[in-house]
Amino acid sequence: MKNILVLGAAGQIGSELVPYLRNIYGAQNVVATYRSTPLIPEIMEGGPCENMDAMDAERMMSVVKKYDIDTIVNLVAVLSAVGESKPTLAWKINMESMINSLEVARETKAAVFLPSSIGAFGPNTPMDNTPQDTLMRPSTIYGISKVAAELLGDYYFVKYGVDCRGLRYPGIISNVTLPGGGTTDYAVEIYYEAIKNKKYTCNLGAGTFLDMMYMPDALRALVELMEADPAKLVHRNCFNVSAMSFDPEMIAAEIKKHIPDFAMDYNVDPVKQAIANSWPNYMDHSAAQQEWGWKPEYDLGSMTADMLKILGARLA
Ligand code: AKB
Repeated sequence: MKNILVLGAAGQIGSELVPYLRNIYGAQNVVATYRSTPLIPEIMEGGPCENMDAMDAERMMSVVKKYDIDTIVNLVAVLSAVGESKPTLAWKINMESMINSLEVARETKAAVFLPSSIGAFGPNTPMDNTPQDTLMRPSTIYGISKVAAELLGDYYFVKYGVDCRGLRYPGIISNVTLPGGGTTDYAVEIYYEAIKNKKYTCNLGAGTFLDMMYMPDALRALVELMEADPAKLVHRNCFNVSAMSFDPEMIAAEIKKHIPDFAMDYNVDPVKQAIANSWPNYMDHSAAQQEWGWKPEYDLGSMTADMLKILGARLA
């Protein structure tokens, strides 16, 4: 990667990915785009930024040409829980931003990063040690759009030679920008509430196991995949990647080690619970290990210590 365009840079991943990429590839070589949500000052002041709608293909093409972009990272998405309340909007935004990225890449010979998700799996998928290649019949509009994007990535690679690569991200835990509208959001909110109020009401029930990953691992995985030797990639779109699997009881117990009077109760959201029940408990990520050397650094203990340290200093 040399000149990178990050679409959706104001979101949870984008707001940390842009500074991370600028550090590696040079501030002027990473262009951040946003639409209605403003970018954080570090991004706005740290390199090129463009206000653009990822659903406007002509504008995307002009930005790609202006900066001589060779890699498009499309992070524009309506997440799983919000998608269920606005399915047609979720489909439109998720699919149009994706197809525009692929079409622009086809014409300009750019590579594309496609973020998929554990949401691409469904209730008929094996829940434990979920294989890389398995039954995928998701029951959310978000998941359907992710499966479509995975297939489109393969299609554009085979038919047009577009270098599309992707990851099936688990829930991502981070401390710069809050996620919005996902099923796994509780695992971020719990840390903020633990610091601010020493209590948290969880909207997923005890025993709901999901794959998770700390943001530094999620960013590194993206760069490692995009820089991987293409000859070694069998599963280009998309790799299972995970770092840990836990349920609400486990994360609460880990927080209690640092904040002994932290308390959690439950008020289960039926929509989110149904979504979580249809997703894997934990995925097999051996294809990512074998094909490009994936290895997570953070587990629940080290992530919790880091999250509480960072948020404790900021929110105190
Ligand atoms: C969501 O919960 O919708 C996302 C995801 C796992 O893709 N965080």
